[in-house]
Amino acid sequence: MSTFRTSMLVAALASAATVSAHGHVTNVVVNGVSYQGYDPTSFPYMSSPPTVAGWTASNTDNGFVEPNSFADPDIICHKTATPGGAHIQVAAGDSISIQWNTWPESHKGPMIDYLAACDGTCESVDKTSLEFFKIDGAGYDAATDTWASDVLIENGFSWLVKIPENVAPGNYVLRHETIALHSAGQENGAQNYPQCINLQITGSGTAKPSGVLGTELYKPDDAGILVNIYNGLSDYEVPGPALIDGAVSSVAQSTSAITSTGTAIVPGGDSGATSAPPSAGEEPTTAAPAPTSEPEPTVEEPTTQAPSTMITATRPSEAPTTTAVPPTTAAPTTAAPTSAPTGGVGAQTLYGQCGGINWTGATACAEGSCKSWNPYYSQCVNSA
Ligand SMILES: [Cu+2]
Repeated sequence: MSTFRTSMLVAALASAATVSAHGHVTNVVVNGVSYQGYDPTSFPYMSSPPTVAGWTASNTDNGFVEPNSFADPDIICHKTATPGGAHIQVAAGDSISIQWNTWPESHKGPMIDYLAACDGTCESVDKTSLEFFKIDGAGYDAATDTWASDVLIENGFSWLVKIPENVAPGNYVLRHETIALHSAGQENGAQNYPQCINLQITGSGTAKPSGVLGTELYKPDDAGILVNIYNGLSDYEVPGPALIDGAVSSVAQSTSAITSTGTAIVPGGDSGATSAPPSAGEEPTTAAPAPTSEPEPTVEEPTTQAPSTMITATRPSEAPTTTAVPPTTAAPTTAAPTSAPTGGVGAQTLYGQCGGINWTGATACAEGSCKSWNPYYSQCVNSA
């Protein structure tokens, strides 16, 4: 039954490829300053992941929340999400750029953003108490046959969202989401990809819009959820509550230049803007298992003006490596990684981190080679 086995293998590979094509938010850019997001495909495997404003979640496969789970807390900020340990300061009226590593062209759908006020700090908030109000919601333009997700891709996988000027200052959770509709013509076929980020909004606004609980945002049979997008759609109704006063469905989209990197603020702790979380020279441990699905490489590093400061930051030249290993950019092409003489004091173990912005640990791999998944994370992987 080798034919059967072969088809099973092909199916498994195809499935894996599909999954790995999904994406997640890598970073948020506020007035040129880039803040790292939560990476569900790498942070779970790190011994001491960075403290970021992005919420922790267990979607290690970059997967989605299905309509049958709309009443489950998983819909709030993705699967088994817990609050990010820090927050990013933004001013009401600012437009912030939410940048993804990638997104598949086939996964067409709306881009939606909500805010929910935290009673106290968002880092310790009970997510089931959060009441979300919508600050943007872009769907489909029938005239040009363009989905908001197409615009995300066109802008280097980034989405610009404006924090309404009238919103009262305070701590908020930003809930950023796309809903892939390629299979939404059938029940439970839509795919929600929510991700949350803690913000501290400054300003003099006074509006405190009412919102709805995350578990009440959508119903599986909403017009914008159970919808066949292949039937000459003339109109698409973005699901969820109405936009608040003062918000627009979307601001004009553009990419945002990154001029520096920042570190999110930890409540009661250091708000140092440039310090790196891992201490220099720390020997990373690698007890964590390998990712079950291959992380998605950044297909095209947003040509979007990654400027010199950022490029400089990604160079491992200052890393305290003590071995004479070739730089990560010159990964050996020899086919036998196990025989590659990359071991040595300070070399990273298989699946350990070996580079990325703010990384001060080993940049050499004792096993495998160092592969860059995104500007913030390079990992020792088997090149086979
Ligand atoms: Cu998919």
